[in-house]
Amino acid sequence: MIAALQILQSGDVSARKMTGSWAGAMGHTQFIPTSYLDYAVDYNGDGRRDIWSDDPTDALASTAAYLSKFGWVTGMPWGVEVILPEGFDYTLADRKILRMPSDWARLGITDTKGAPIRDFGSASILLPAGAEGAAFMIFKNFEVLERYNTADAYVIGVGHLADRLRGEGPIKASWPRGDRALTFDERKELQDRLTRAGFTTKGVDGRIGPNTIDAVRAYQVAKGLTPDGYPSLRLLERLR
Ligand SMILES: [Ca+2]
Repeated sequence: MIAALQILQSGDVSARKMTGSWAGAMGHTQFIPTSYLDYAVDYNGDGRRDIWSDDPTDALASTAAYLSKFGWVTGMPWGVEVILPEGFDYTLADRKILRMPSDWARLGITDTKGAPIRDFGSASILLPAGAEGAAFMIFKNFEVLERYNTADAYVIGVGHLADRLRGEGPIKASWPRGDRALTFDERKELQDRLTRAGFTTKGVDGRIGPNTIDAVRAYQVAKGLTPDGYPSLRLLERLR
């Protein structure tokens, strides 16, 4: 609230034009007032940091300033779709396991054309829909985009859209069609059932974080399932 009033006081925008969502996210890329004060820039040089205008120049430059501040590495992808080799050890698809692309290449991981991925920096393997869906090698810039929104689907959506604007092709792998995301209550039930089965999720909050993924994976290993750490509906049904 104070930050919003400071924006008005600075004269960058009039109260009438200062529109936003119910939670205060404003302009083309949904800055909250405190982010605006910290990162907004007047890139077109008209003396106002105008993220609301039909001209998106200031909004995009302000977003670039935000990403830069949080460590965006120029020239590094957010992620690259990859093909995993036959017999891949799915316990390696873990955000905590970081290796250089050349090390992943030694395990047989390639891009969708069969070529090794350049050493942009250390990377982990992400399976947003489990072993049945697309696989990505993700880099530090993935984490930077998570500063906006931590959902994998969000980061992949934004990153993929940027790739497509640059002329790259669609994601090659198909996604599991018969699958659906678990509801909040189902996620809590999954956590509760895993914990009672001896695979603690360290709390039952309906949020799928590292502890829940670790518990899913431990359960999958114990039951001889593909250990992709993915909390699918099928897994919940099995626990029932
Ligand atoms: Ca401006």
